[in-house]
Amino acid sequence: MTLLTSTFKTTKSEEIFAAAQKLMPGGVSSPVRAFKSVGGQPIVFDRVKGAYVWDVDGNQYIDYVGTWGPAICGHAHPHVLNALKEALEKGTSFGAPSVLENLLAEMVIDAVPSVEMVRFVNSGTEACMSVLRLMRAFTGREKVIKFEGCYHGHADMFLVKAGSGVATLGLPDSPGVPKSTTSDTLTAPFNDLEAVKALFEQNPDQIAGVILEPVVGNAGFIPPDGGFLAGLREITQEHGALLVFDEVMTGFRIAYGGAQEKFGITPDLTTLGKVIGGGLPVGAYGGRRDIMSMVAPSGPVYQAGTLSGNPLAMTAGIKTLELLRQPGTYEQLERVTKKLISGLLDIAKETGHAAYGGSISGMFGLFFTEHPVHNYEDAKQSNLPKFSRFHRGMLERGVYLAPSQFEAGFTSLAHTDEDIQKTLNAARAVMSSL
Ligand code: KE4
Repeated sequence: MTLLTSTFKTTKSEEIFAAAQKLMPGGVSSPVRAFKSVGGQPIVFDRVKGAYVWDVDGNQYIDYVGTWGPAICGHAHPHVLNALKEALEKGTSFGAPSVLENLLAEMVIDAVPSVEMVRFVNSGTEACMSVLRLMRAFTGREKVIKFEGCYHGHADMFLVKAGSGVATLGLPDSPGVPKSTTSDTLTAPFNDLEAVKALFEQNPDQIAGVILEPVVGNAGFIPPDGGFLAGLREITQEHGALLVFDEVMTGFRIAYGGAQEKFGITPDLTTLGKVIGGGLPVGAYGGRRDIMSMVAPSGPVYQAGTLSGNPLAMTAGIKTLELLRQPGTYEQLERVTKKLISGLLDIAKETGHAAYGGSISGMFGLFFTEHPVHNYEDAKQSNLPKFSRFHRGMLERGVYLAPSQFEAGFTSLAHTDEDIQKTLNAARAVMSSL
């Protein structure tokens, strides 16, 4: 692969994106893709394979976004594509029970400690909004605690100090969200158990539960401080509230059983997405049987979806998890990603840039800052303009990083040591000129 630098041509991307902006708000189907927070022209993808992306001008990139998580086995893996080609012959959607749902459900239940029963939906947003309704129905309480900078999809009640695109675009609370909808959404700084205890004391017997990203990816990469997850488990149990891990990003990425397996803390409910769809639209929520049994039609809590449990999406998910449960998967992800992030931090130091970052398995993040980052406030203090210049410089050298400081980076089983070395070479060139 030739590094791009001066030959970096984006004519076709510019043409297509200019046309897109007349057709779709911001020219995109999801805000973060517009590169608003890093500036410059987003590139238009033509095709993806393994660890690589090619844009419509023929430029090749090493990809660390992986379509925001699903491409953990590498893009367009033959094991997944071949199964999809076969499944296609049987039709694209049933709207009726299929054994494929049983198979993926069994794999999820076997893998994720908290999940005894699961319901498939079509996105992480749908999973999170459904699990909130279930939390409230099961406890009979209406308030919920989320953490600043955490993102649980774009349902109204979560758009309070959210992360990801909301943080990227500086939307404190989106217009169009009625006060009545968010008045029951309480927030606390991530990693701050005292703030959570105070909220429970101020709202006795009113809080249905606590929902969080057990490893934050939507404020940049922020792992839990020691004792934080265990503390939340204790506080929620003490107050008869539910603990919900939003593992849409961390599920099957941090470990085969997600962050709850990695950290040994079992929530009451879990949301999933991304990886379990293998690149097709799938979300899921699951957990304790006594709670999940409340979901219609076995119980009164209504939730439905035309394309939920779609045979193509189930197939892609099954095949992806078959690849991930192979021995050595997470050791490989841990090794490659540790090599990347420690290389980036070393280069930052050598080239005089204060940086803070880390990784767990195939998820990583880097902030340009002198201080450690334990929560969203810390993340916001980092040098955002420098991140934008770094992002652009890496893009021009054939490395595709998430186009926002408030996102995490992702590696895959397809990323080789050579890809990591090329990435570090590009980083050295960029950081030397930042
Ligand atoms: P979706 O509705 O985008 O499938 O999932 C929402 C969601 C819920 N929970 C967590 C922890 C998530 O990370 C997400 C979605 N993540 C963003 C990226 N940080 C998706 C990318 C985008 O919004 O375009």
